[in-house]
Amino acid sequence: MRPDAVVFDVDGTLVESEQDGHRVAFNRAFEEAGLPDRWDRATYRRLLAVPGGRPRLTTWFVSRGRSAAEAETLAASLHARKSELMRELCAAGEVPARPGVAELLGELAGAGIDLHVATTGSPGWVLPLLARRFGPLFDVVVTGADVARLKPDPEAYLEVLRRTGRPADRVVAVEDSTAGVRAAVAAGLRCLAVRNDDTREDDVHAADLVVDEYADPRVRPWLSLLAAERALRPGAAAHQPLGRC
Ligand code: XBP
Ligand code: MG
Repeated sequence: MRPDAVVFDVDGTLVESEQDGHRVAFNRAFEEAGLPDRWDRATYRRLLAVPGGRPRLTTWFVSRGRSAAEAETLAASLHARKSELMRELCAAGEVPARPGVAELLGELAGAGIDLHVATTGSPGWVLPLLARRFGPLFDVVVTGADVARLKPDPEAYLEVLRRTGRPADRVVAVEDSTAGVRAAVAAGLRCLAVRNDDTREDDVHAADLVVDEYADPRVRPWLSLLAAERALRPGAAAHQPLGRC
């Protein structure tokens, strides 16, 4: 059946934020701190396997030979500055929405489907970026600061379900990565995976439908939007069930 709500991931799903947003912010933070570290695109793509900017920094510094304690301390201070730099990049319009997502969001909202967010990202840049790119479209927004365990743990999605009071079987998730799909599926949600250049090789087989762009002709039928449109017109056919493609 048509979902009551759709929960969107942020990085790589709603916005193209990683390579020209986060990666640039991390490198600027390294430079400001006088550190020699720099992440090129290939290195950063590999590091995306570690969810969370701060754990990503810690993992990096340990891999470069620093002690766990030193890596943690350095990661904490650098991540705070990186988040400020990412907020500035978002405010400067450097982080675009993914092609086609704004149109889909408008159709979902027009069909009376509630919209929410579940992200690992930090609220300092997530909230102003969502407001700038999408206005007040999202009702519940759960960020990395609202949970004790980041994706692939299901906590962020379970928190959206808790706050909305919706049962998992009436809610759909839209994700882009292995960690995100695993988190949504572990929370009991059906999941649409919209891969991108950084997650093309990700294991997202647990998703119900996997596409590479929002314009894929399978997306809307799967979300039963077309059925919803028909249902809104007199003499329309009954809803198509939400397919498990
Ligand atoms: C993706 C992440 C985030 C970002 C960096 O989150 O893993 O950590 O890469 O943002 P999602 P922070 O796809 O769930 O939105 O530095 O704020 O963590
Ligand atoms: Mg993501």
